[in-house]
Amino acid sequence: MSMLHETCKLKLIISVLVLVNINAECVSPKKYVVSSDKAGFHTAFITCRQYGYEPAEIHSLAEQKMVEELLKNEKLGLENGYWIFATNLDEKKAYYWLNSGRRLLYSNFSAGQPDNYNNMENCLHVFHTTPGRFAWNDIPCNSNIRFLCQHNQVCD
Ligand SMILES: [Ca+2]
Repeated sequence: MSMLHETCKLKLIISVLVLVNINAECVSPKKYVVSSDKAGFHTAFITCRQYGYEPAEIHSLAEQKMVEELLKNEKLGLENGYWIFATNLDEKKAYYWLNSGRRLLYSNFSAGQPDNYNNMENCLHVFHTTPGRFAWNDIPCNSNIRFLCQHNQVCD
């Protein structure tokens, strides 16, 4: 009986520790960073990890606004945009976020996009439209452009 009690207590302590641990590692609100170098989509994906970040995903209008806030004062890379890490490479139909595997429940495509121009476009970037605004578009995955990463252990 005492033994059982101790086991329950231990489980409770472990549960609390796990909760505390998750909270401690969360970065909230979510934070994005922009790369200084350029790369193709898949190299950029790995490079985010090498920087100690995750490849950036935009899951809501609020996150889109955060990205626009980050990029609005950027001078470099405006002409070519920045990778966000969604692709349709596996089934060539529906886009999904490569790191989390989530579908694009929120999106902010430019008018007429994604158009898979010349049947060669399977990766997404955000690009400058009007001052302070950025929309999404599909481009060839081997395009050499800057990219967005996000902090690890996002709380959402
Ligand atoms: Ca396109």
